[in-house]
Amino acid sequence: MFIQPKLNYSFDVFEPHIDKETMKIHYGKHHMTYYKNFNDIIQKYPNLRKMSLKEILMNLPFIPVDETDRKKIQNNGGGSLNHDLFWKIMDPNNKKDQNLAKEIEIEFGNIKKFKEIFSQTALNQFGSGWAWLVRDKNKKLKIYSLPNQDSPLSIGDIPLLCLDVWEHAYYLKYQNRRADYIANWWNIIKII
Ligand code: MN3
Repeated sequence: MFIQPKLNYSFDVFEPHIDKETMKIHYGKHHMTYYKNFNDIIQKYPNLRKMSLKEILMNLPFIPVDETDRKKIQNNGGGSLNHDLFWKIMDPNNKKDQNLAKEIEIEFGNIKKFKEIFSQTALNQFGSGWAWLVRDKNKKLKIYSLPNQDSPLSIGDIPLLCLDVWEHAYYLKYQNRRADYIANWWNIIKII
């Protein structure tokens, strides 16, 4: 059984940038459902139940499952783990990660420039998906977006920061104004 981690903060903590109702539905319905569906599929594969969610996604192309289930694992396993990281990097109790901030400055010039590139990447993701800051196999920091719930782990990268740009993440408050949601989201990020 894979368990959705508890949030150690309340749904209204990001007001006014992310509203309470969105948080409640996002965590309590969307994220919860990815976990539920993932557990349902994994039932069929006792060997996978011994692996962590991270290991499963890292080995996505190789795990011995039928192809329709591989797709379901990609979508629902990704949907589970991606949100775990998302809630974690937004934790209001976070302190600035000096090492990561320093690395970002070296790679992208400065934090402001990094935020611009990351925001533009999030804005340009066509349809549902996520913007990612990752560390690749050569330890280099990279920014890109991936569609749906695809995880950078499945292409060999380590996810460090992520921004959910599915409409369920912002539509109640921002409707079609994804750019405003992205700009305001930075107000709640404390780790860089
Ligand atoms: Mn989401």
